Amino acid sequence: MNFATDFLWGAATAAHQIEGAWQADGKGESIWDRFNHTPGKIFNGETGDVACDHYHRYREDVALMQRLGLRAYRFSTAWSRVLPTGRGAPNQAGLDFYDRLVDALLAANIQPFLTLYHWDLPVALFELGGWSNRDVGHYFADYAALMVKRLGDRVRYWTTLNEPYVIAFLGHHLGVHAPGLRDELLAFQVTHHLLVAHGLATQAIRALLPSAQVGIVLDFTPVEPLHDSETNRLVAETIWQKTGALFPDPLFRAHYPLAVEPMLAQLGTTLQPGDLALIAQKLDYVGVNFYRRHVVDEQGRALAVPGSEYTEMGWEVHAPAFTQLLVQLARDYRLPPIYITENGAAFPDVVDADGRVRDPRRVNYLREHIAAVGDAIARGVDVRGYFVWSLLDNFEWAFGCSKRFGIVYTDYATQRRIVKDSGEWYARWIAQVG
Ligand code: IFM
Repeated sequence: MNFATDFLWGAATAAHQIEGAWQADGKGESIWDRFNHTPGKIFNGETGDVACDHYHRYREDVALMQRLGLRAYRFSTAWSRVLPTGRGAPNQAGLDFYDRLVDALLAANIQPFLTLYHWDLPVALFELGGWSNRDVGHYFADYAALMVKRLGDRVRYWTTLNEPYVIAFLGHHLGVHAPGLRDELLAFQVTHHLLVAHGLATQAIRALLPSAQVGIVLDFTPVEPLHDSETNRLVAETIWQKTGALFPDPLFRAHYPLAVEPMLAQLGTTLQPGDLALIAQKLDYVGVNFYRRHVVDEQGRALAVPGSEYTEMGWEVHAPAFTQLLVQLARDYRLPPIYITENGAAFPDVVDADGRVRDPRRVNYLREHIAAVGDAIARGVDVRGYFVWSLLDNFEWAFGCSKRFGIVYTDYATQRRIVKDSGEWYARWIAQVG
């Protein structure tokens, strides 16, 4: 077995995807609240207004985590719950909620792994220009400081941003995520401002809590050429530079990839002297989110691979790409320790007549991907933890509640939770290796 005894086995969620209570106790509006309420943006007109109602049911959910034997829980705090307009006077009720959640986790012997930004920017800050406004990075650092002052005595692991690539490009170039904009150059400006925000927040956290473990979570979809030709390899490499390398290059090498330089050159004064040193300051860990790979042809089109299995998201199941990614990242960058902060799969789960949710495909997915992490460790990669995405079926952004990633089934009509076979399998796995 390649996993250390203190390896952190956990599950992950995000505030907007599970909390609901979108207007409760003084919470402000986020860009996702607004996006959900804009007709035509979300599958079936669904919203995150209630989601898993975790805001009211967190005790039950922590009890569930304890029953599964989780060692750690990765969650995010909703900026607009604690700072309704993104800055200024905090909302005590919102802070109290996270205070109670952290206490409940610690009482259950579960390590809190906190993410400050999982996509839900306060609308009031969007009205100031959102991530196109460099000042938002300073407000983000103030928000980070507020949370550290409140929870830093109990929370050790602090993640600044979740999947900045998705924030920048799905939200500002493709327009399929909030705030729904379609401007490629803007997406590059947002990329840079997110990285600056990460740097400022890292400094703010460290200034208040030198013992904090500070990191960032990045998503990776490895890009493989379909054909063994020079052209196809070059196309795959260029796509990788514009996607997978876009964040780790500035973070761990203090420069952007060559392929994006023409875009950055059009950004005028967005890149300021000293920014790259701020961005590339030393981190305590990096979170890696992995779900699938892309196999691309000479035109850069991602193709279905004959014979491969696909999840309900249409994502290929291919665990060897996970090992390869981890080995490649460790080879290409001088990385701090890695946590696998998300990995999992959506399948069309149903509750059987006997009340059980049988999800053998997810059990296989998890088994193969955990083994892939073990293989990377055997090849020298320093991986310290693994979080299943997700603890619960939840609000899957533009897909609404139609995609189920949980190891626990959510019955949205009753808010009843049912541990799926995969949840039982994961509990047994942790008990056996942990
Ligand atoms: O649900 C998302 C999560 O919010 C971020 N990473 C990918 C997951 C599945 O799409």
